[in-house]
This record gives sequence, structure tokens and C-alpha cells, in this order.
Amino acid sequence: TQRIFSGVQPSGNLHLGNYLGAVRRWVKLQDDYPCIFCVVDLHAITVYQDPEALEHATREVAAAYLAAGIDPQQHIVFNQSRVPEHAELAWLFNCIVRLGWLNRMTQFKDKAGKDKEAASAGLYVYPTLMAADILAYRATHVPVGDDQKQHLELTRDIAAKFNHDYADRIAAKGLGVTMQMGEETVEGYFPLTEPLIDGPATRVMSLRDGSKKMSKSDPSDLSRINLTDDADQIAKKIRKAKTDPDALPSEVAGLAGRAEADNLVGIFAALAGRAKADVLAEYGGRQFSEFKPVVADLAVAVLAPISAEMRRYLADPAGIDAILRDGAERARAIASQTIAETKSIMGLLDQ
Ligand code: AQP
Repeated sequence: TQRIFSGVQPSGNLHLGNYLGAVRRWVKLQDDYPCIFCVVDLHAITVYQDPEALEHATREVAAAYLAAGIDPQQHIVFNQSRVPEHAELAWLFNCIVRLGWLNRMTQFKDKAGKDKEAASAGLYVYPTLMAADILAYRATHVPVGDDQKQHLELTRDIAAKFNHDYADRIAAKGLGVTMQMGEETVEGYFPLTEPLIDGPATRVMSLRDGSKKMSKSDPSDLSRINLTDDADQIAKKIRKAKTDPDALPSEVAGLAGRAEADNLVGIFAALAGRAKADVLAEYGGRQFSEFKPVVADLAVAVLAPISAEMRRYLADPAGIDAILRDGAERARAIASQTIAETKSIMGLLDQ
């Protein structure tokens, strides 16, 4: 059986990158798969979060999921810390993952900055918790932005090592499932989860620097469009977005080496549901002074209904909490079975 899992950290305001790279794609996937969408609060605290801001951001991310069109009845929406099995499975996986694997993670290097000694141990083992988030539900597909590709590979490595190290126990207990991996048929307890990374906005870049991804934690608010920004803020940020002095090219190849131009065209294409080539066929030859207002108008048209819905949900925090609590109960029913089976495979006396 196929299942989707994905999440966003409540580490600040959701931005256009989170929306186009992740949440908007989830809305479509929920027609085809059973889905579990998590607000990953335990990931957020790998760097210090002001407690009150974290409470608010957790509800805000949940509100964004609902406002974007996720159905919490048909699917599962919850916050990670309410399901203790995530942290428990992460420990078991910390004993599977190798230090060498963690040492290769580029996100740790980026987020820890120069002073690695001062980073939390949680930030270092973040990818193990992410593997646990996914595998607690034995999810087969994870829609993410391009930045999460390496973490997904690590999740597969952890699943494969577990399946290999405990192959005999898995078979003896009859807990293995057969999986088709391309040409090959493999047997194991945990699936080798596939990332779903597609569309024109798998990596939305900062509006101020085309070499950095748009990020919640960028100190400059001008670098990102938040889902809660109003029309004036969106227009101002796009007007101030860094570009180059040349006109738009008429073909995609002409965007090479023009990161900022590429980014704005990609944002427009994603918002419009069109291919970049199609956008350039229409706007090639125009100056940014003409193109930017068109991008701003479309961003406002797409985002304004979502932010209005978010405000409506946020006006009733108790309502959001009830949805998260209900989702957590249903999530826990699945995750607790995985934990019980994983422990029994590993030889940990439980029941
Ligand atoms: N710039 C982006 N373009 C496309 N997709 C993106 N995602 C994040 N940034 C972009 C996708 O959004 C989902 C949730 O990300 P996250 O909150 O779990 O963590 P992150 O990737 O670390 O996001 P941020 O915004 O950069 O947060 P901070 O600043 O706190 O680290 C993921 O699917 C991610 O790929």
C-alpha cells in the first residue's frame, strides 16, 4: 500500500517556497493517496524557538495546510510532538545510522554555520528524526522541495540497513513486505521511500540573492514572500527583488547564469501552472519593470484567498488544536504498531 507523509517546521512564517515546493503539491496528491501531513515541531526546536512564538507558529502552519485545501478528515493533520513514537523511533534509528552518513549532510553544515561545536546535538541528528517521521507510517512517497533530497536518501539508507541487519528476524516474524524497486524485487520491513520532487518550483530562491534558497530563517523579510503578507507587502517585495539589467530571454536556455531572472520566471510559472518555456514565449524581450508587476498581481491573486482563510482558522485556535489532537490520535494508532513491530524485530522486550 502506498502512503504519503510530509511536513513543514513551525520555525517561522510559511513562505512561497514552502507553499510551491511542498504544501500546494500535497493538495493535489490527497486525491490519489492516503496522506499524513505533520507540523514538525520537534524539528523546529533543533534551533532555539521562543516558546510562545512556537505555539503560534505551530497553529499558523496547521492553518496554512487547511487554508491551502488539505482535508483533515479524509487525511491526517497533526503536530509531531503529540505522537511520542516519532522520538522513540528516532532513537532506534540513531543506533542504525552511521556517523559517516550524518557527517555528509549539507543542511547541517549550512545551518550550523562556522561554529559547529555550538550547534545542538538535535540539529546533527535531525535527519534521523526525519527518517522516523516518514517510516513510523511506512510511507512510500514524500513530496518535498529539492533541498530535502539528501535527507530522503539517508532515510532510504536507514531503511535498507535495518532491512538488511534484521532480515532473518523480519522473515521469521512474517513482517516483511515485498517491494518493487525499479527492476528489482526486495523484501523488508521498512519501504525504501521515494521523494516526489517535481514542478517548476522545487527550489524557490531568495528574492535578494539568487544563490540562496528562500527560507523562513533568513534575517531579511524582503528575501521571502510570506503566506500572511498583504497585497502591498507582496508587491513591494517583488518590486525590490534583485534582478539584472537585461530583458527577459525568449527561451529557457537564456536563463542560464541569471539566477534571479530564472527565479522570478519560475515563481510566475509555478503560480500560473505553466511551463517556464511557455512564460518566456509570452514575456521574452520584456524588461523586469514590466514583468514584475505581472508577477506581483498573480502572487496576490493566488495568495490572498489563502491568507484570508488562514486568518479565519487562526481566529479560532481551539478549533485548530482540536483538529491537531484528533489527527494525532489517528496518527498514533499507526505509529504505535510500527514501534511495537520494530522493537520486537530488534529484540527489545515490550508487551
Ligand atoms: N525555497 C524553497 N523552495 C522550494 N521548496 C522549499 N521548501 C523549503 N524551502 C523551499 C520545502 O518546504 C518544506 C518544508 O520545509 P521545512 O520547513 O521543513 O524546512 P526547510 O526546508 O529548512 O525550510 P525553510 O523555510 O528554509 O526553513 P528554515 O529557515 O527554518 O530552515 C520542505 O518540503 C522543503 O523542501
